[in-house]
Amino acid sequence: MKPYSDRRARLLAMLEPGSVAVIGTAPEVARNADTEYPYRHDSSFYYLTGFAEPEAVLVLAAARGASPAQAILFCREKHPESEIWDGYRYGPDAARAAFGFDAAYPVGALDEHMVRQLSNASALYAPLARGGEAQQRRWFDGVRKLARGGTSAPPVLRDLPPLVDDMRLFKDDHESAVMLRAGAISCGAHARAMRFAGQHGAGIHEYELEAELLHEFRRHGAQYPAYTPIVASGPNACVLHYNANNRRIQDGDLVLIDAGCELDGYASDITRTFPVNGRFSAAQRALYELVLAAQQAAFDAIRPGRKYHDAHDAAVRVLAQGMLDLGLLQGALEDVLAEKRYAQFYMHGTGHWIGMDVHDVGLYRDTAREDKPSRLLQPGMAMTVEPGIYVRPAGGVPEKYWNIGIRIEDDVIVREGGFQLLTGGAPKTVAEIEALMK
Ligand SMILES: [Mn+2]
Repeated sequence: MKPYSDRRARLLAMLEPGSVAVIGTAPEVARNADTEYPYRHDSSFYYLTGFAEPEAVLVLAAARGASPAQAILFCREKHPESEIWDGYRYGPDAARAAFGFDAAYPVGALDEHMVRQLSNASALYAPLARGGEAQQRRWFDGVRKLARGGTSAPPVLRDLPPLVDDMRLFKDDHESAVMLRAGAISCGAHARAMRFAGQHGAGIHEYELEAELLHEFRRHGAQYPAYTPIVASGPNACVLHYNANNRRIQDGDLVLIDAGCELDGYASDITRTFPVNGRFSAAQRALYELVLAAQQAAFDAIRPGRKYHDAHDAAVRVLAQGMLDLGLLQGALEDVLAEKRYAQFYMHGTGHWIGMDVHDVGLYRDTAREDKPSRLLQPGMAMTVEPGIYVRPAGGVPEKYWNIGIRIEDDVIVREGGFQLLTGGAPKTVAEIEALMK
């Protein structure tokens, strides 16, 4: 399991000599009596282990004196009876061999092990915001009981996520390949939803389109949607996080679908907007072409060395000019930008990091510097590009644009000289969409 052991080695090299890092996976969560939500591992734990079972903890011990660095897994023991009901579990021995840990033990032995591991350690790294204080107190109390024998507890507690988050921000070849595949599956799902609408037309429900998406995700092996799909028709498209998906779609409506699958732990995140009857009206088309131009302007601002926020600023400038040209706003472009008046119709950012989490970890600004400047793009960073326009009915807004909501979203990985598009397979231009739906 090469990528995982490489990542552990890189993280170990960043830890203080003599320190210990601990990261557990996610808990199982009850949905109601005797049933649980589908299990999803913790992203950072999985990033470092490739191990997807619940009740597991990774301990990384940095080199100390003559002792080499060690990666140790704590996991569930084999349990023949439970395995009849719930399926195979590795157990420590098979997990150690399969995932390349230096050692593996039953998770029940964690406390006892940690007391020994933390004795005279220089620091403990753990995800500080995730609770776990009671557990850490047990370990520290255990070490203090040994104090008369000359042992001491680590004098320093450090937050682990900043180190792992910054590793996760840069996608390696293994991750890029999975994300490209996830993107391709999601593109197929969007095309499938468009085709279904083209065949059935107005009168279908939003959830029928959602069903097409889910069918396409699953039949290609994606484990689940990366987030709850948004299938928003007509005025629902102006509700940014709408996901009831239960409206009957009317003739003349646009349908905004924001949906992507999660494949082998990696998210995709795509939005397409199309007319349910297969033909854009003049007003819909005018706004659609504007959002498409804004996305192109954002793409043009993505390459190594550019600021992360340049893509957003470029998209906003195009959108604001378009709002003036179409009569949604009045005045001078520079005033609209300075006063952020475009926010009446465009109130969100133009993207986010994407990876194991759909809104992935990693800093957007250099927080170490006083003025917190936008981070510069570097090869391997993966992000979404998703401008939109949402016109709620309001005085002074031409009525022909009321209740039109449009977003166009794709996923990219920054590469030398530009970027790699991960989601090129979903129809996007007016001509492509209308041709597919015919
Ligand atoms: Mn997104």
